[in-house]
Amino acid sequence: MSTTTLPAPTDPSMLDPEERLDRSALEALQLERLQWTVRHAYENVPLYTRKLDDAGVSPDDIRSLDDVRRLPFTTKEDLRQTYPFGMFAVPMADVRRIHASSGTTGRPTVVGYTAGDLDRWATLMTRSLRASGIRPGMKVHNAYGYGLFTGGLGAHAGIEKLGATVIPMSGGQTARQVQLIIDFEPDAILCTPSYLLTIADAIEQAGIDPRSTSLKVAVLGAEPWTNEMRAELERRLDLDAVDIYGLSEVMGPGVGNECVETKDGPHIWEDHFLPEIVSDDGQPLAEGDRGELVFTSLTKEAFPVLRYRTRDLTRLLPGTARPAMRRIEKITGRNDDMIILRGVNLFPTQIEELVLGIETLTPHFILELTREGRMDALTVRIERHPDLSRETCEAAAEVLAQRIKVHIGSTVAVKLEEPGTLPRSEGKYKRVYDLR
Ligand code: DLL
Repeated sequence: MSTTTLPAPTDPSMLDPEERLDRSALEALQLERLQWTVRHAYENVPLYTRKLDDAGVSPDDIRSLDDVRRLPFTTKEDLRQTYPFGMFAVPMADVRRIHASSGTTGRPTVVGYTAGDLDRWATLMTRSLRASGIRPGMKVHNAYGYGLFTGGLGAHAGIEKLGATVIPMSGGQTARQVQLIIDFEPDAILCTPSYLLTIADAIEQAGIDPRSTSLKVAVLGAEPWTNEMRAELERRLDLDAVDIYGLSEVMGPGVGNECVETKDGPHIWEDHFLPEIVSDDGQPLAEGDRGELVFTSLTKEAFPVLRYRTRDLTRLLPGTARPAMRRIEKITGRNDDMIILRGVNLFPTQIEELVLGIETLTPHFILELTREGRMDALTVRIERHPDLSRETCEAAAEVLAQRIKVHIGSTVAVKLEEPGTLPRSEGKYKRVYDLR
């Protein structure tokens, strides 16, 4: 935990009116917006006309929030099939901006925003930054990538709308990032958690104590990260690290955000997004059960989505700092990140958790999957601690292998690497290398 005193909760007078609704008023608003969204999608997106007709559901059938379950799912494959603009629900002339995510294979996924969509996005980013503890008049160093990625420009608009000062740094050029953090004295930084680790190392290498900078808050997201990583970053940089969640298909950054005073998982901004949790085969799960997060947008004009399957694994929890809005448990993995090693399922974040629990290890590691004969093998390649002896580092590596065996149930090899030799993050970190 940070050594600074616990941050004060946001003054209620600063909240958006929707953040102060009670649950029943919020649900009434959601239903009205759900009915609008389903009709809008049905009437303007041929894919949804077909999907709803095939499912035998009409917009008039949506009479309660539970009726969302009657709607068909939307998947990334639907976006690929309609590439590039087939799921836009407004004429192109009304689309003010396009974003796209590269994706690992084939066509990128493309999303669009009307002027109204951009305004609501900025409002939700403002809300997210406020929940993180950022206030008007602060300076915010924005190191999310600018361009087709939603991180940079999405956060940018929210910083300006909040009345804070944006430093539009984008990702990469780490030495320059360090220089500007020292010279411009920002109060807050926005980037991926893995990139903040790279920046912390670079500050140290410049001969500066990372705890001595002006930074008080870090708003971190765009990739899975653990509470152990939060503790590590807060300790090394003496700041509050807060979780921001989002995805381009549903909007971009700011679909949900943690409140700095509780740090107990992102509150979903439910006045704009209806969340559900489903099993692998799409069955609704009970409140509190772990499964795949699914979203229906409630206010999007250019790119409405009905029951979009995020592939992110989490569960829904009751609201705390914003009582009416439910939270998600910190996302520890995606369906597609899961490694199946000789029948045991494991997520890279489980290894991150164990690595960070051993003080004599560094947080710099990658996972390599290989095949030995007919067996799959996993090697954790981890940089040894630069200030500790070989023997100490080798003992630490052995402890890690044992803990992975005990806690996850997998036998893995742990290989020590020289300091500074593994790839460093400049954005979303590539942790797993499949060499099979
Ligand atoms: O990563 C949007 C974003 C930008 C979020 C900046 C937060 C900050 P995509 O490139 O479409 O959009 O990737 C979305 O990233 O489905 C999750 O798997 C992952 N992700 C995003 N935020 C978090 C988070 C942006 N806080 C995908 N924790 C999502 C864990 C996250 N995973």
